[in-house]
Amino acid sequence: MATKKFNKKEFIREVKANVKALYRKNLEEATQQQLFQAVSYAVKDEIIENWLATQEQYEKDDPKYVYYMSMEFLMGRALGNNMINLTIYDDVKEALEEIGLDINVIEDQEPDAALGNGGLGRLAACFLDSLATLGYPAYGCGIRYRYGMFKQKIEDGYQVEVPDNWLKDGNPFELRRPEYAKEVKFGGYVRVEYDEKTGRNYYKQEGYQSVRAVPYDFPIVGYNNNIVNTLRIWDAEAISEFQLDSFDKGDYRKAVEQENLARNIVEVLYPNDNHYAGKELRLKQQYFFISASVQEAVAKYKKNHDDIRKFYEKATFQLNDTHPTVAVAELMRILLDEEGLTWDEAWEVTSKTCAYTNHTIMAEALEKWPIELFSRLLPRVYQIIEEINRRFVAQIEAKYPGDFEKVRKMAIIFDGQVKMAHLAIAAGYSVNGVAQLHTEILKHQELKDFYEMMPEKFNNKTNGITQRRFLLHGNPLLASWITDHIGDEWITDLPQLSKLKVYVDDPKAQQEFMNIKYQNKVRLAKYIQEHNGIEVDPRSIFDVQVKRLHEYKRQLLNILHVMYLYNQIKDHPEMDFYPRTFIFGAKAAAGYRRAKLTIKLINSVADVINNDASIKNKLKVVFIEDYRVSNAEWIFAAADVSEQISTASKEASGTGNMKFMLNGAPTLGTMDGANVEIVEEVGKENAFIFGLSADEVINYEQNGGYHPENIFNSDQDIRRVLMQLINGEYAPDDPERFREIYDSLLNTKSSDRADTYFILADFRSYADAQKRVEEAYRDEAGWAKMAMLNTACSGKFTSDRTIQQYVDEIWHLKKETVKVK
Ligand code: F58
Repeated sequence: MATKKFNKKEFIREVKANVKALYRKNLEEATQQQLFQAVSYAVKDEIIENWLATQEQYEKDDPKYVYYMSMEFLMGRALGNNMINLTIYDDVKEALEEIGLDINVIEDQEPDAALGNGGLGRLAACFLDSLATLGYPAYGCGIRYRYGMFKQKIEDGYQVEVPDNWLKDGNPFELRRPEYAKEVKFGGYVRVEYDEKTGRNYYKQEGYQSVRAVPYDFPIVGYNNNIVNTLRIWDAEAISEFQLDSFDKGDYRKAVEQENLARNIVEVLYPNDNHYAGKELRLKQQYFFISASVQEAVAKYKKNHDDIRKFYEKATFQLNDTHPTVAVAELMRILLDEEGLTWDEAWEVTSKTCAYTNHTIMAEALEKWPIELFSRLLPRVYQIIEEINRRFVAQIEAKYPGDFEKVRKMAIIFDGQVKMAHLAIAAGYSVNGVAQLHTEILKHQELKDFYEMMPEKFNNKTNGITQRRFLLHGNPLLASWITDHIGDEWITDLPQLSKLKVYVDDPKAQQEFMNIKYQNKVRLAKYIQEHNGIEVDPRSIFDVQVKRLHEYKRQLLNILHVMYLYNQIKDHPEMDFYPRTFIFGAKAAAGYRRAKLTIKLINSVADVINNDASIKNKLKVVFIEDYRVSNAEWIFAAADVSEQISTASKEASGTGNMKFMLNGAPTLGTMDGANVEIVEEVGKENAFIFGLSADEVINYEQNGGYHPENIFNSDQDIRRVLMQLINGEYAPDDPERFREIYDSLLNTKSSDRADTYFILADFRSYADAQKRVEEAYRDEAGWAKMAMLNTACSGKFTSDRTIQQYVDEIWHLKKETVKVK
């Protein structure tokens, strides 16, 4: 079902008209940013018809929708992706050429929509792409942060955070929808009134402050199918004076307070990855977008249905981690207080509507709110959670009479805190992990008690990524080579890539494949030259670790190994060493001191190594500034080696690992997260696996017996590298600079066990695996085959597969088709 035909002349005319109407300029006078806006509005015009047609079709068919509730949508740029999915990319490119414009330059003007931190936010974005492409009715529900993920500058080797004012030039693809605005209430108290007539209590929040939630809609274009779904993100505005209760009119102080509340709520994305900070404003953000989204979902249902007790037949809420879990209580509140259902009726609806995805087992990421804060901010919602807890605890006691331990471990409210994961599990009809290993750990370790009590709720949905962005758009050379060999069905059916297997031993195909990799390395080398001022050799091995900076992801292991290699090369200048470029990209949470120090270490090591002429460019270290979705697309395309070296059991899934694999980079990694399944697909001979297993790590954690100091004492290469952290080798001006990192590995001052993430334990086996990488790379044909097999075996990791499993096993949606007149 092809989209309507692209009309080049018409498109050019429209771009010109847009430049005139928006900026009162001719093409020649417009800046590149203005041209980007003009082109985007022209592309948006192509989308609008489909958007209307889709919503009309949905209206007619009255399907069930999934509401994907998420604090984060890490969308990246929209223009390129929209052109790709409309299948007009090449047409637009040609049209722009005709008027002297370069599509790459135009695309490069667009700021990333970075409304997310890392994996969790990007997963949400991939899911929206797949939902639209597969034709499933869906809304993404989130927050329109004024400032997204900060921009990272590197100054003197240190990370500096710069606000991301992504909306400053206006956002051509968004649509403000004030007609769907909702009021969201905070604070105050609850008045209970008994109604004689109905014999029921009625609960009313009074003395509250409120804000107006105004939605902005973003089109989510399906691939070549006329379907356009909606990402609805909420902005906060002050309730204007005429909407205040007559009682409050003229209350200046109140008006100012409401202004401030509104401004603060959506001001900025919290920049933490796998860490929970427990800030009051964060809870406000959560309730703000959840209340607005749930109100909207109920209002939409009620337009065409009068029995609210069947709500779950037309709507399901997928909670992206615990951040949106207050949806459980908000839905209950609406059903009880506004729709007049009984508790049991409301509970039946809620527990058939909500489903929860867990993205981490890291203890420090679990959300727990102090009762005091929670009940003060959300008094009615808190009452409801208390009642949910009371009933849940009764169930636990009925099942395990006299076992208070169970209550202690499983209650929703305990020790003065509200535990959001427990609420999500108790209230939801599904609990899923994001990779097989992760789900097993949830069932048998972290959430063991819950699994034993309600095994039927637990299931796995291994993550996936969209090939439309991370291959078709990000790696056009490889995409068209693949299409030349096996046709283009892989674009919506990724397992077709296995057809490439017949070419993996063909020398011509091998050469073409590696030549494309080389071109992509040249493209990235240029980017690095322009942005970092470092010259790298595209013939060297591009060994890449790009992801958020976190101790469990072990960028430290990587850079310590680089220090070790440098020592080797210095000691044995004659040694045969295949040139390597180690590429890092990572943002550290602004308040995460040790992570920021690790960035400084990487840059300090880079400075020394890159400026040491004696090693003849055998080693280069590059830290790419401001790693984000848009430059990620180029980085994956150019990688030879994919570093996935988290401490086993800590990385729930990983999704970068899949993007590298798709682009033909073998994994150098631990048996963690989805790496396990990657190896299962491609074969362990086509990956470089090392390190402790998840079981071994968990065993050490639970029973002790790990002594990094023994390794330090017995392995002199490791000892030397560690000593270089404190002898000024990489910090001549301040030899103590990296003391904290040294200490974290060997003991001492901190209350944590030394080397929490088993870096020394895994160092040797990592170094050996790196040695195997080098040997393998020297065998050109062998490497080409391995790289091709990685691409060929990556079919499982499309988010199309993941979404289909969510649909079949959790959401139960029906596919829609849309024709355009
Ligand atoms: C990530 N979590 C996991 N959380 O770490 C990763 O293994 C997984 O592939 C990915 O989710 C998708 O399932 C993650 O990115 C966050 O960034 C949260 C942001 C808000 C605070 C708590 C962490």
